[in-house]
Amino acid sequence: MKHFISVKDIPNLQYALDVAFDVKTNRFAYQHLGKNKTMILIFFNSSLRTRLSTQKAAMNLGMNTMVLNVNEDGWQLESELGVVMDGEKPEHLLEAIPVIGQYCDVIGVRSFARFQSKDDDYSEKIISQFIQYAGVPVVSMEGATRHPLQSYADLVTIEEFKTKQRPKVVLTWAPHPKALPQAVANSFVEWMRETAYDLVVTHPEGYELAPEFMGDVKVEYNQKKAFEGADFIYAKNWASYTSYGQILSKDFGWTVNEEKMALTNDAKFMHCLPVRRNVVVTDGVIDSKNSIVIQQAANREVTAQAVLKMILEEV
Ligand code: SN0
Repeated sequence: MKHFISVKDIPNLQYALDVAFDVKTNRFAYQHLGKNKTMILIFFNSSLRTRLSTQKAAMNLGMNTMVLNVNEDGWQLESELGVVMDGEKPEHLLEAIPVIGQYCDVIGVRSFARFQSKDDDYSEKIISQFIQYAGVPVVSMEGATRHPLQSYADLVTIEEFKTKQRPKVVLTWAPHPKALPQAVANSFVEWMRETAYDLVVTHPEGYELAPEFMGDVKVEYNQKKAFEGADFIYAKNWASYTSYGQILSKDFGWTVNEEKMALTNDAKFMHCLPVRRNVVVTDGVIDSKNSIVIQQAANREVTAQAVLKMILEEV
């Protein structure tokens, strides 16, 4: 594997699961792979889990790590091509990326959707430039349209907790005070479509995800109906794709609560975190025994390590 941007980059789903479960039990068995190799993690946006789990994963493999918070530590980086650079940003990605590539063997990059242009976001303008100019493997730590390290961990978590071959997995939109990217939802759907699970997406009208991610996945606009018989409830807010970047609803009627969870088949509750308590999900649900958000976050280290192992082994 050269780069890790989407589910398409892994050899196949079963192989990725096998690697993940192997590194989960043999965490320190592959330190020779990372000896004298360096990973740099570049953040254009905030992070807690991704930063710590990816660094830990790299260290488990014997790698060295460096972290750059672009907006705080480094020069502000220009990403527009052909621009007259007489404004605030002193350095262009066209120089910054190949320079960074000189100092490391793998680059992790986080660059959220900016919601200024649907075309810029959906063409992954920033990550594409990293792939084009870095000269070393690039790992998405959440791009504008996908969060593959999260979805890979979500998959491993569902595999660990499922009690039947074909669990009903429900991705539900939930309210939020801010306009959030579609990346986590897009990516979750993209990875789930590779499985045999029964996937249902529920959201208010106007929150339809991009057709290239949804394909023929079932949409149920009635949230309570979607919850019936579910084995996993995955909550996430996203801003509208069709009315790009807009908040069309803050309806607390979509908050995941105990009453709705009672409609499910004793479903596990999942969220990528960070989560707004009593907006996205009630305390009662996230603090219940059915909440697996911490186990889910724990698997971020596992799947980041699996990704780095596949890159270092060039499988
Ligand atoms: C990000 C998102 O894509 O939704 C990262 C999730 C892993 N979430 C946020 O930015 C939440 C920020 C907030 O104010 O709650």
